[in-house]
Amino acid sequence: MTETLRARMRRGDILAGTFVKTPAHEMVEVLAMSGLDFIALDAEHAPFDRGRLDACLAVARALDFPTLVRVPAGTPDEILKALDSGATGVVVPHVDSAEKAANVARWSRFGHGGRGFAGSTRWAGFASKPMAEVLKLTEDTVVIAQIEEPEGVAAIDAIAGTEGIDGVFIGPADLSVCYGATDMNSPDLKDAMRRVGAAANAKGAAYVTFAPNTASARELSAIGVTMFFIASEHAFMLAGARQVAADLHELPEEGR
Ligand code: 3PY
Ligand code: MG
Repeated sequence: MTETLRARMRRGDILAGTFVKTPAHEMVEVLAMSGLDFIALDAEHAPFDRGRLDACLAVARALDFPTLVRVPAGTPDEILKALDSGATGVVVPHVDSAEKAANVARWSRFGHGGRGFAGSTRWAGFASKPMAEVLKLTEDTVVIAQIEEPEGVAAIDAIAGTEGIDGVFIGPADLSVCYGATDMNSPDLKDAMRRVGAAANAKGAAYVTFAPNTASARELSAIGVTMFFIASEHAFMLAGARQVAADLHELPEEGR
């Protein structure tokens, strides 16, 4: 990979990725052939234990396929586990204040009070590089904050402007639930999307979100979203299997 995912995000390239929900390295191998710009292993809402996460990240790095981890929580230990195993970066759910954003940014990078240092990890090259070189590698680490509560929307200028936060990812499902909506079409959500987009643009952070399909992604690109997490491998598999079932069930029955 000549250009890093972080550089592409910060430049505002349109980036297509998906969530991976099955904790198996084969999923990474298959999706690496897809042309997607990145994937995100969903350790928040799918059963990735540390071993599975590590195996998926080993394969992703071997294939030079940008792979983020959505950590189960924005804590220093969860962020450290994902990055040390070789993740390209982290997606941190439920960032609802400037203080939380600053902590997440600090725990994802080295320095006093930040990410614990080890030169022996996969990410660092298994003790093959001098410390100064390893410290520099952190410049490529992607940190994305998910905005999933009204409090996060209210604090969006500070969150999007936090040094070390590369992208703000509006979580349409969690935010809708917070607003008391039962779908993802509420005026509150639309207003939040506008506010988060404006802040991302003003502060130079990538504007990121989830979309269930590419039609919806097209609409979202018109309001400034540049980085898309489209559905998941489960959704792709189900759509493909349903199409096969529907096509076959339409075949004429005569001649049997
Ligand atoms: C949400 O919509 O809550 C998300 O986390 C999207 O992945
Ligand atoms: Mg969410």
